[in-house]
Amino acid sequence: MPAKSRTFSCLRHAALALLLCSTVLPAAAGTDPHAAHPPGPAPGSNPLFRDRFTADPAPLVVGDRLYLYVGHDEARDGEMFNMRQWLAYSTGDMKHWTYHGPVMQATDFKWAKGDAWASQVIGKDGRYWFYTAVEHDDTHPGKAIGVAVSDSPTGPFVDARGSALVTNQMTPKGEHSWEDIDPTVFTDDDGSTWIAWGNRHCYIARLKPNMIELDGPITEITPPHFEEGPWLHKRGDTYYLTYASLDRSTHTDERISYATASSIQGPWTYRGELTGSGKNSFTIHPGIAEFKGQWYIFLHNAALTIGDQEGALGRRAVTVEYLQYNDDGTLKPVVQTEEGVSVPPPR
Ligand code: FUB
Repeated sequence: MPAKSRTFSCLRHAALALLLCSTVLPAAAGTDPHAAHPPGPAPGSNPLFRDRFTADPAPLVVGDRLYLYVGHDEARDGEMFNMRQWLAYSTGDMKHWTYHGPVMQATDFKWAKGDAWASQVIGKDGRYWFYTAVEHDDTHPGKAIGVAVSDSPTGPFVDARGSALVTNQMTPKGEHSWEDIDPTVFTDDDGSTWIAWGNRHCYIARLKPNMIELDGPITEITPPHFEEGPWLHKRGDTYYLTYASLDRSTHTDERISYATASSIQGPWTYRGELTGSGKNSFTIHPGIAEFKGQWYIFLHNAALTIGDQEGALGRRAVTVEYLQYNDDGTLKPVVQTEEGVSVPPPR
C-alpha cells in the first residue's frame, strides 16, 4: 500500500476506534451509561477537600455563603507540624466548595516566627476580624494570639495592631509554651465580643469595640478534660463551649466535649463527650455554625492519603457533620461518617 493510502487507512481506523470508545465505554464500565464522568465521592462527603491537607476548620456565615478557614497542613515525613498559611473556602449549599486560596501567611505578622495554627474569623461593623495562634519571636517566647483584619471574608488579612493581642507571658499559669492558642470569638446579643482560647487552661476575656485590645481581665473557665480548640456559640438562651478534650487516664487521642451556660461568663456545666476521636488523628478541632436553618460541626481527622503522603499528626483533613439538639438544649452525640452531609440529616 502506498504511504499516502496507509496513512489514510490508519486515520480511518483511529477515527473508528475513537467513535467506538466514546459510545461504548461508559456502558461497558457497568455504571450509569448517561453519566458524564465516572462516579466519585458524593458532594458533601468526607473529607471535604482531597487535594491538600487541611486542619482546624473555622466556619463563618456571611449572607448566603458559608466561609471556611483552615490551616494548611504541609508536614513531610519526620515533621510534626508544618503550617505556614491559612486557606479559605466557601459554599452556598454545603456540597460544592469554592477555593479562595491563602488568606494570610503566619509570617505576615512581623513579630511571628511562623506556625499558622488554629484561627477564627468574625464579622463586625462591616469588617472581618481574623484571630489566630502563631509562634512569637524571641521577644515574647511561645505561642501568641494575633489579630488581622480585612474588608472581605476572603482577605487578604493584614495585622491589625502590629503586636500580639495575647502572649504567653500574659497567662503565667500555664506550664508550657503553647498555652495561648486556638482563639474562638463570639459576639453576644448586647454587642460585646469575647475571645476564649487555651491549651490545658481555657481563658476568656472581653474585647474592646475596636476588636484589637482586651477590655478587662483574663479569667479562667477551664472545663473538665479541656485540652485545646475551644469554640463558643449560642442557640436560644444557651451558650455552648465545645472543645477538644483529653482524658489522659483513658484516652490516647483527643475527643470533643462540651459545656453549657446561661451567661457567656459562666458558670459552665460540663455536658460530657459530643464525639470521639478523628480517624487516625491525635488532634481534633470543632468549628460550629448555623447555615440556612441547619447546624453543622466541622472537625478534622487524618484519614486522607494524597499520593505517597498518608494522613498523620501534621497531615489532616477537614470533615463536616450535622449538629442536632435535644429538646432540653443538650447536643445529640455526633457520629463521624464518610457520608458527611451528602445525605440528609438523621431524624
Ligand atoms: O493545628 C495545630 C494545632 O493542633 C491546633 O492549634 C490545635 O487545635 C490542634 O488541632
